[in-house]
Amino acid sequence: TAPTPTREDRFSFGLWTTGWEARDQFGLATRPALELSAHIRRLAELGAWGFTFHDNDVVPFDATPAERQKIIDQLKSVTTETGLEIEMVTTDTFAHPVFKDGAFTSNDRSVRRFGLRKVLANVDLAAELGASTFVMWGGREGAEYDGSKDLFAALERYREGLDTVAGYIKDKGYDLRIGLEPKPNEPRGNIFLPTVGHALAFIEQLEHGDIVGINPETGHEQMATLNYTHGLAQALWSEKLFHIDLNGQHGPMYDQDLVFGHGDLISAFFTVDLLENGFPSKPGAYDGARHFDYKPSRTEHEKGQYDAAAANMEMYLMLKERALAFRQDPEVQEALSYSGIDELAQPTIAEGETLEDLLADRSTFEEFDADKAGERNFGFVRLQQLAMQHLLGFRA
Ligand code: GLO
Ligand code: NI
Ligand code: NI
Ligand code: NI
Repeated sequence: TAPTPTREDRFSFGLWTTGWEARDQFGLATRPALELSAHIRRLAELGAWGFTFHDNDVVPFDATPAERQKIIDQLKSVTTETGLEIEMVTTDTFAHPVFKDGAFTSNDRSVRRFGLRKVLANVDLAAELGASTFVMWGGREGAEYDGSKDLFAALERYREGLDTVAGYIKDKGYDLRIGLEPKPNEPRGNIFLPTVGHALAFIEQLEHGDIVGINPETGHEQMATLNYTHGLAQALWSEKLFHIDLNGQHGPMYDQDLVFGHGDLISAFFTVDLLENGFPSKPGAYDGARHFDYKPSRTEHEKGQYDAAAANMEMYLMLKERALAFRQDPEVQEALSYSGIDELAQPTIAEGETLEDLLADRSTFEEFDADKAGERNFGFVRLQQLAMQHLLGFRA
């Protein structure tokens, strides 16, 4: 039988995901909006630990301050009642027509100032609700036509906007960190900060980059034909993996937002292996929320919406079981060492060894038998096949 989630698993869901009404480019909504309190109660019953939302997932864009307060009070009361965590809050700077050319990078300065104010107001809300991460996905920060943007100035304005928000968080003394979410395209033809690597490099240029990290999404990296697990690894190595968006995707095509593991399953296996087991040389690397950003397919009605939520957690837990068994299997451990996985953790220059020592060591070069070393069988295929046997349940 498949494992069931508990709060210790730290699963969380974006309300815009489970609650998606399935309105798309070509069609109308196929299901009604979920009522806020019932929606959150149901996630709690299914075994979630937390939830996340955009300001406008709960408060309409044009709500009056009184209407806004009423909804926030309702949100707080159902959160207390269920004991769920609001671990992350994010801002909708993409839906309203005002943001059609971006928020922080719109050519229109009045839109940039409005976008900044909308984000700052939401930072206050995030802090008030006890969130630890503030995700920023710049979905409309980009262009369709290269001549329509001063690309240099756009990056300057993006930096200015982010430093303003991060500086505000520090000034207020909020216990919040920003997670930038890279995506290559959709809805813009090209989005700024298209991949994990671009975002990590961008953060280096910020004044307040110490509280800015990233929130990589499975499908977004795969849309860019990149390896999500490698992206997570580099973010962890850079100490910038502040949050994650897990989902499923079949390679480079539109953003599918499938259930986690319903896309590239082998990749999902190694993602869970990394999140749960860490690196062989650095175990237990990620301790943040296991957050899902997927969409229940348009064919599903309310029952299917929640089936999809449950499926994400079940997929994760099934893969976790397999990944733990994989690492514990003595035959796998033997195969790992045959493949030299542990050798890579050894510094190439020995401790205390100087560059002169290396240059004087004839065994490293003059007497090194490159042809013989070139004959090594690394055994990576056998190792991968053992992983597949675990993944498919043939090594119970
Ligand atoms: C869209 C993004 C989006 C963000 C969300 C959080 O493709 O994944 O859902 O994750 O706006 O900022
Ligand atoms: Ni996405
Ligand atoms: Ni996506
Ligand atoms: Ni996302």
